[in-house]
Amino acid sequence: MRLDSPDRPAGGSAFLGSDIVAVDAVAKGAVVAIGIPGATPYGSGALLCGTAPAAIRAASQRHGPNRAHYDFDLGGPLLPPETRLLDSGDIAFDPSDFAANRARIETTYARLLSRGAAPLLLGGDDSVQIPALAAFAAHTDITIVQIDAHIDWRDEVQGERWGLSSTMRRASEFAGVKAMVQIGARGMGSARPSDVADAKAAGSQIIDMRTLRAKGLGHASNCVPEGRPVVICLDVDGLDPSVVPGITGFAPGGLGYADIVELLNGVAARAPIIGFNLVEFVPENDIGALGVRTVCRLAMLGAGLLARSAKS
Ligand SMILES: [Mn+2]
Repeated sequence: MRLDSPDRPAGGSAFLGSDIVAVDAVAKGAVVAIGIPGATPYGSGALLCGTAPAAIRAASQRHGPNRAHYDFDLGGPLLPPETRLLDSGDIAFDPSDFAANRARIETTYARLLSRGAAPLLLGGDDSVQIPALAAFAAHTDITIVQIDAHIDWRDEVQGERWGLSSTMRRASEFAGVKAMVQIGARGMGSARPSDVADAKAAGSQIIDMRTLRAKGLGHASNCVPEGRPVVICLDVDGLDPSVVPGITGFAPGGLGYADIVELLNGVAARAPIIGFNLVEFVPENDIGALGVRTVCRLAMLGAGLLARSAKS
């Protein structure tokens, strides 16, 4: 990771200069950043995105004093004045017990949701989302809006069913997941033709990049059912790699930052956003702190959208 000096944390490392609070002490309606470095890695067990939560928090420090400033991407202050923004730190990763990692994530999310919190997930690879989505789906019926270069519908990879290429297939198996809108697929990922067929047969609405360019961002947000709570699953490789180079699933032809702003505001106009997951950032692959600043900005956007939904 290369961070230039303005992005280095001056002191504390909580997201956006927030207060660090234990999960069981968060206030109702609070937006809560939570770092999840890993859950179910493939192969050797090494984490792809293990340093991402710290990198995002570090990049956010410079913006902490400006939380009340007008945010033109949101049409108001980044965080409305009454917003409680907290940071509950990281969920521990155990390289020898992936099932325990998943159980820890799911119970932590269940506790946050039962307290009326709006979690902002700082991942971690895509696998960390599976237990978080399980907790959301047990808490209330949800729509998943995934932005990703990949559809993540493999049933297993290397015998592992809970890894980063299986996130959306596992989520589709949770009874509380009532709809899925998948935006940004392009090029070749891990999906086989049968995976795409299975996703469509299960009712997933796949808006690949060609469709998105043909029909527009408004078409994509209009595919989100009105009213039902939404969890945003944002894999940063959904953006073009020239925008966020710090990734592993390289796929040219992706979304720009402004596309994400328009898309997410369109989703927020249709349904409350109750969870925001930001995954798959690899600080070690970043170029000159270009990507980390945009990923930090996406996390800030997520916080602002969660705060607005929690308030309404
Ligand atoms: Mn991806």
